[in-house]
Amino acid sequence: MSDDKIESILEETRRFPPNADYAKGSYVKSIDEYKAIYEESIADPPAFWANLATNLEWFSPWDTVFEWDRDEARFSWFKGGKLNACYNCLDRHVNSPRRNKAAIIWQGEREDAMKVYTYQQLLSEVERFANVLKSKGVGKGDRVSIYLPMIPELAISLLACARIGAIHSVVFAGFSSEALYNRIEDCDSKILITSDGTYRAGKTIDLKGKADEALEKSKSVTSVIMVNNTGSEVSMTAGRDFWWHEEVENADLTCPCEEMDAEDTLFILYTSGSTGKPKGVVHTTGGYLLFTMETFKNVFDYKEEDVFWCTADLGWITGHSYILYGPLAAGATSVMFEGVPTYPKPDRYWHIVEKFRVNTFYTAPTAIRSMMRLGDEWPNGRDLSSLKVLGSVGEPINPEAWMWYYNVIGHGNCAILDTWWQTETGGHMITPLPGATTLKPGSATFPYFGIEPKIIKNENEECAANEGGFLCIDKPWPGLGRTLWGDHERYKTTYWNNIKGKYFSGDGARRDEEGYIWLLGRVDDVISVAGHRIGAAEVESALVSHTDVTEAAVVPVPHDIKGEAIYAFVTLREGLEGDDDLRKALVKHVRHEVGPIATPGAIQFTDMMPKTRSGKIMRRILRKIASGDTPESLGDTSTLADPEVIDLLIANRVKQ
Ligand code: 7RM
Repeated sequence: MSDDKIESILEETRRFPPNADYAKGSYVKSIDEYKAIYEESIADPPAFWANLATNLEWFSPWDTVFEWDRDEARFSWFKGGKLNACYNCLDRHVNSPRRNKAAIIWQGEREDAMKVYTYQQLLSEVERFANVLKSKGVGKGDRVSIYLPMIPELAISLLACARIGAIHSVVFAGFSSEALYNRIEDCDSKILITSDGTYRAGKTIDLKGKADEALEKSKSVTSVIMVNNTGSEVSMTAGRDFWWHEEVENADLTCPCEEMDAEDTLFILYTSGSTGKPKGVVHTTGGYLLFTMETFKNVFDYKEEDVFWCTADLGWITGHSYILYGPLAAGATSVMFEGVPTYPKPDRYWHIVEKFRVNTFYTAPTAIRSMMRLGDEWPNGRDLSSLKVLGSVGEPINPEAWMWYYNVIGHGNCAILDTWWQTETGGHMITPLPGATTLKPGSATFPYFGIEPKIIKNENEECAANEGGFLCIDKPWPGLGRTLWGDHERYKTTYWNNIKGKYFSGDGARRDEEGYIWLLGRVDDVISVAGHRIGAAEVESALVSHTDVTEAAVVPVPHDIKGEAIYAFVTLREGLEGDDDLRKALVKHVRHEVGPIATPGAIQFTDMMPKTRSGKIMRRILRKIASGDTPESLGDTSTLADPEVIDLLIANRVKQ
């Protein structure tokens, strides 16, 4: 590993203190209170978490709070304690005044498709379906692959697995049959739950055909349970394929919960690393549930009557943690949306906010930037006054998009929570708290309770203020993934062997003189210009701060003298065309914002970026395109949202 530090070049001086009236009613009311709880939490993390773990219901208490074998990268939280995640998300609320509270408000892609599940109703559906799984031979520890669109059956499937101790592995419904096959094969799933099809922006998309292709090669799957969603014509394989609605019809409405150890696996979720086969991150029953419940309550400052909406797909960790497990464990009302942000009109999100009077809205910078691009008239045409808290996750949110979110969506009244975390971390790691943190646009601010970030350079040395380095976390916390399915060695080398004794996130970051943390992008995306190591995120942020630009991605290209030069891909505001004058203006703008060292050597305009299905720009592919590689050498592009974008980008490559 390179031991150079990353240079940081951006400066942001705006400050937004929490609204004083709002702060009075929040859980953590001031920065001093945050600091006091934080200090206590890191002085003795096991004591801190053990105290909070009493907010879950346990069938029997744990033997040891925390154990850690550093050399083997093995650790446990609440080992010996018995509980059930589904029980904590449903049954215990049904035994309380929340029984008839809305657990999930489901909005279909079609406006008239809408369902509300109270805690009691959801429990009945889950118990019934858990019995169907059992009838297909699924038991504790068996793997169940789930390939479904954002329909209620998706949430029901996850909770039903949790109820009987089966391990769910959700595969995002936008993935190809090949990606599905790999994910079924890796964890040896016995069952696949899928549907005939899915809706996307008014069109019907086939799922069963893709599932069948995957199953042709798979030997492990013995039964397929099919949701009749779009009503499309599908072929059913006798003896293997069953209709969900037929199966549940005859199933019993009660199904007892399996008693699980806190350390038993709750689910596997695959994350596609930049190279090699996808990594099956393993999350546990006790630690994960505790961490998502606590971060959900405190970070979003959730109050009993609030309506919470996270726009992610349940196929990603954000959906697992903050549509399902965190909110339901906390007894919240969670909105689940099947559609896309811009269909049938560009104000679909704001329409839903208005319709359900959403109080907390949690989305990704890619969605924020694309809606910024479509114009303010869309949000301005809707009543957004119910909003109290706005969250962001998935990528660095550049100050420009941050300010738009704050002013146009939040009307200056809502805290913006820039939450940094990963599939592996289970939940929020670095994030503001709405009643306590003075915000700086573009900074994820401070660590959550019990989390000790260290920014490291030169093997294992802590960076000074404003020095960029590798973002690491000092000790395991309850929500951290325990291993990679079937490959603990890879887990060790990826996360624990880079910086001895610390969890290595793979992201770059710096801490400013006031302790605020600024993310600098993946360390693989650092560009070395004439000996200066520059994080992609900052140059991109500078480009996007130009009024004509909505999205930017920068990558290194080899350069004879400087080692590497910066090649920028830029998406302009709707209706604008890029030309040489604009190129010059952008270069000038970047030189002014961050200095000559970050001057792009080439700028290519593009209407689309290659993105993962969760909206992250795939710089690995852009790097190859910028360097003039052939399409064949681009590696796996099957997880791209729009594979057609590749040919366009190659055709429009520019010379330096
Ligand atoms: C939750 C999620 C993880 C990677 C992570 C970062 C990037 C996520 C932020 C962010 C800057 C943020 N899980 N990332 N949140 N970068 N600021 N607030 O996204 O496993 O899919 O991705 O996403 O690079 O390592 S993930």
